[in-house]
Amino acid sequence: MKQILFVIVAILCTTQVLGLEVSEIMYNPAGTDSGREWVEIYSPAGANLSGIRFYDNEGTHVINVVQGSLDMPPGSYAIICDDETLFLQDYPEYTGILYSSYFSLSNIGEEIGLFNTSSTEILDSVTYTNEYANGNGFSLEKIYNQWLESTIQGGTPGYFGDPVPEFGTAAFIITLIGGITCLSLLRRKK
Ligand SMILES: [Ca+2]
Ligand SMILES: [Ca+2]
Repeated sequence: MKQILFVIVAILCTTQVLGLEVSEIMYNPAGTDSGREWVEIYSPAGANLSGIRFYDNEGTHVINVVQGSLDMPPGSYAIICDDETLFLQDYPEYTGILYSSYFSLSNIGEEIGLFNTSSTEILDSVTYTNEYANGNGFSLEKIYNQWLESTIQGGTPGYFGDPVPEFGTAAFIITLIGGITCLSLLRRKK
């Protein structure tokens, strides 16, 4: 019984990750920056963005819905762009949640984030530098909690750009080997 309770508590703990995070930044797109910058946000447990503002060095900026709604389902991504027309020109295949706001992201680096006007809390903040993705067509992407350059030209708006796509296969093989080892050990015990 204790084991069942432990498992239930563990599942609750892993699903109770609330909040929003900035997951990708296109601060210096190749060519002209004006209107073509964007930020990707991720909601692990689902969120409603009413009262949420995007902020940068110039202040807080209202988020307007272009595609989808202010409700982000659990595990979803959304893009906050500076100009929806230019964003959809650059990414015509993008059909996910799209918000527009007003901002100009520094090509040197600055602090950006999400601010909750109701609770006056900063939900997430990132101080980026121009070490990566500085005008070469790639984005700055949060990959396993590290800010790195995207492996895909143009970045990965609306999805996680796993730099090791074979990880799924590797994990499957490791699980399979582990399962076979456990089975053979159990058989030996008998
Ligand atoms: Ca810029
Ligand atoms: Ca992404």
